[in-house]
Amino acid sequence: MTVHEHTTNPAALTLAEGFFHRMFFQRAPGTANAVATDDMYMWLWWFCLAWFVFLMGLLGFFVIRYRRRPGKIAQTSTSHNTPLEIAWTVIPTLFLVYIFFKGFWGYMDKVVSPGHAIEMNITGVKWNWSLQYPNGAESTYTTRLGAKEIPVFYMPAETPIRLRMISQDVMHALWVPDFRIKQDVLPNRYTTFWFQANAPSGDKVHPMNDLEAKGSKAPFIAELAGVPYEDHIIYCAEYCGDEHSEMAAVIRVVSDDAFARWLDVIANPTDKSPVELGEIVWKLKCASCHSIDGSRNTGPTWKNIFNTNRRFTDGSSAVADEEYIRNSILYPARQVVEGYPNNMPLIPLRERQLEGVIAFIKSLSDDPLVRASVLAPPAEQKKEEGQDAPQ
Ligand code: HEC
Ligand SMILES: [Cu+2]
Repeated sequence: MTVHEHTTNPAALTLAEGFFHRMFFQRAPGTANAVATDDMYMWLWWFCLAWFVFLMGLLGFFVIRYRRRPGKIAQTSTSHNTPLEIAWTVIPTLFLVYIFFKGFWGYMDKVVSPGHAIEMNITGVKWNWSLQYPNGAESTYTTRLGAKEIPVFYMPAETPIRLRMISQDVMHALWVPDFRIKQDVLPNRYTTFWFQANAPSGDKVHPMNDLEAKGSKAPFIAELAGVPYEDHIIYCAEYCGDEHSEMAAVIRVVSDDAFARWLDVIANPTDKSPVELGEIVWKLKCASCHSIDGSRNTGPTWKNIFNTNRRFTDGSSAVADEEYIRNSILYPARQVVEGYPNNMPLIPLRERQLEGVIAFIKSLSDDPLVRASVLAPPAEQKKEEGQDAPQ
């Protein structure tokens, strides 16, 4: 593999590289392996082009040179030319063998991770990706992509990372165009791939405060203020239902030590109330099926369901109290709401997240007393926190 000084900044690419990324609608490669893939691809492209030009030129030449002329009788052609036939069989075969090995080695580079790679778990579920870090924490930060709020997965640069992936329902495929990698994510088998992302170019920097964050793609996280980052989008590349095209996430590459600081932040998320946490869980894992504004979706809306009577497909009914909501999440098929299919996936939530969802659903109640039980006015909440805090 040729080693280039590559960056993900398109302006820093050579003219030829920039031209071809634009020509094939490619974003700049985000890993050394992606550069190798691009090089291989371009080599094949030139190789085919050269042969095409040569063969078509020869064809044109023969058509003219040996065209039928009035009054001339066509020569009989020789039936065999052994050296020529051996040449045009062996030479292309050697090229094909070369292409096979280039592709095979490139593939092995993509699948076989170095032993010291950090392993992270990715789960695909209709229609979201979630990531669990080595310390057990889950990403709770999001960014906007088009009209959708999608999860952000922070990853350290220049560190080999192995993604270990499984699906909780149907087949998905994790596709990171910037890494030139696409891998099926299956319900019954773990699949993996690995990558080592280039260091961020420095074009994009984490906002320094909340105000700056409003116009930025990165949320304000005090520990990451001023840290450069690079985003690589993850898509689902296996048609998996209604919102397949919106099943996206972002791999956000930051430096090693910024990543370590961030792991600490998500391992000890003390900055969120249960309602806020519930809202994040909703955004990341439930919003594709449950609205909070009263509109019908794949699943029932969460607006004003708390303490109301729910009717089920088996004719029974129950009041939606805390226990009911909890059981609806832990055992989705037990009571199926009338008018809806038994379509709710089993999405494992941690205890804090479960409590968060319950609090969030309460906060969507029309009953002011229910709301008040979870939503203290922000000013008071701050004051209480201030008093309780040991410092
Ligand atoms: C793929 C679509 C889908 C996703 C994603 C989904 N649900 Fe559901 N959910 C449904 C459907 C359909 C129903 C109604 C059928 C039933 O009760 O099982 C439902 C019902 C519910 C109910 C009972 C609601 C009622 O009106 O009584 C709760 C509570 C619930 N889901 C919570 C969640 C939570 C929490 C999440 C995210 C962690 C989630 N759901 C994600 C499809 C989904
Ligand atoms: Cu999918």
